[in-house]
Amino acid sequence: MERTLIIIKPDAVQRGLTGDIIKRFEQRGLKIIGMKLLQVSRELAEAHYDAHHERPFFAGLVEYIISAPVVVMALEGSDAIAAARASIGATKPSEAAAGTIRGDYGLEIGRNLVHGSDSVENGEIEIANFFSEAELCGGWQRDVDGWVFE
Ligand code: IDP
Ligand code: MG
Repeated sequence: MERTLIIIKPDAVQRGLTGDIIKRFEQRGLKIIGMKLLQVSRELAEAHYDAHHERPFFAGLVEYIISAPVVVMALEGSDAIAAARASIGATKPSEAAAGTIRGDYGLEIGRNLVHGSDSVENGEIEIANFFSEAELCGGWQRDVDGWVFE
């Protein structure tokens, strides 16, 4: 089982898309093991996007992420990293496939609605950055698991 950090970004929360986005991951079979609404601090945003520190869009990206509340989720499932990123769609929404979150709701790269971790290792790191151990329900038994996981 892999874990991924999903961030429903400020634009998606402001646009009232939170429920739809949660629903898509839930219906895919990914299991929610942590979820909360928060306004991200500058320090946390800079840590989360540290890999992009040198990029010209970094300052704008941080301002965007801290500009209004986000909903963060820790999701668990087989191939959770790739499955979630496939559901999210390409980074540039104008190029994202229809049926993906970005392809259905977005146009611009700086307003691309949702984050998903890009590797198993980063998923673990990002979840630890956003959730304390006590905030995660890692071992909960979901009754449908046998119908989702072989
Ligand atoms: P990803 O979110 O699809 O993994 P990354 O390349 O990791 O994409 O970039 C992280 C985030 O930085 C993007 O989701 C987007 O919000 C922002 N971003 C990336 N490239 C640009 C850009 O050229 N202009 C503005 N924002 C960008
Ligand atoms: Mg990324």
